[in-house]
Amino acid sequence: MGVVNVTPDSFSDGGQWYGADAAIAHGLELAAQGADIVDVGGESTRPGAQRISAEEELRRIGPVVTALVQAGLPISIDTMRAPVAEFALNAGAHLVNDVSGGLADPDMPRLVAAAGVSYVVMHWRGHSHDMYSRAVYADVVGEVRDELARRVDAVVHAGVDPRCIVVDPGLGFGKRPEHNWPLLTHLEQVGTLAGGTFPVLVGASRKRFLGNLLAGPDGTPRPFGDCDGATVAITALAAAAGAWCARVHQVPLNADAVRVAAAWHNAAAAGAADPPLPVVRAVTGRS
Ligand code: PMM
Repeated sequence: MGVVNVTPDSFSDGGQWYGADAAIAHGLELAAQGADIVDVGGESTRPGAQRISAEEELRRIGPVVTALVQAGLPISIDTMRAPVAEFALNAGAHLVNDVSGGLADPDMPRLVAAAGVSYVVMHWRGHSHDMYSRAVYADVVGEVRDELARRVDAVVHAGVDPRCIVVDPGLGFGKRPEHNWPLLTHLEQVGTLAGGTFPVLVGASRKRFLGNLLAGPDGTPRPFGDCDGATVAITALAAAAGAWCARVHQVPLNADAVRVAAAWHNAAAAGAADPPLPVVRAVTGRS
């Protein structure tokens, strides 16, 4: 999944694709580079971000979603607002990526259910302006799984088909660096909830915990744009561990990493007694 942030202030690429023309060109480029899905978002969720109005969010994403759908790309809309998702779905978007897992806008699950599209339900404890105050866990994997399971139950109760649900541990959202690593090493558990087993999306690309990991000798975090190598490493490890999707800012090397992981997985499966289920690409229909 390639990211197009139509925002002036996202932490990893804020301002680069802010204008509609630049954002459309970037979406086309990501698809040409191998992205199976292009994720378009108009609201920054960086730590400390204040919310923008729904009108402003629509103004940002509207022409971009419309043009990329018309170009035939599988589009995901990254929004917490039902009216923004509704616009994108009417324009032909294929997937709703809701970082609040349906908590920010109670109308979202019903809208997604009626549209019958795929729904990314991310683990989230509240809006970005004070997300770190909620980053307190005794057992981060267990608590994220329990809270995700409750969200999955709620959206299924609202009518969403469980087969359309993708879950996401929400790396960096109300999580400090030390919380992200155990989630990454327990992706299979994150996707295995009381209500069933779900495909897992991983959004590690350029996040602050990678900059912290790669800090210089004086402790200065590595700038976001220089964390793409670490992102590729996570994509390879996550894909090899069975993740369904990696959400990334730079596609080419991450697409290579996914192909390496698929070959790795297939070679391992060829030697196993019970071959695993084929990777399902619910959005694109390709496998
Ligand atoms: N992270 C960001 C935005 N949207 N969506 C999902 N499903 N998972 C994520 O981890 C996620 C997301 C924030 O990153 P960005 O502002 O650099 O795009």
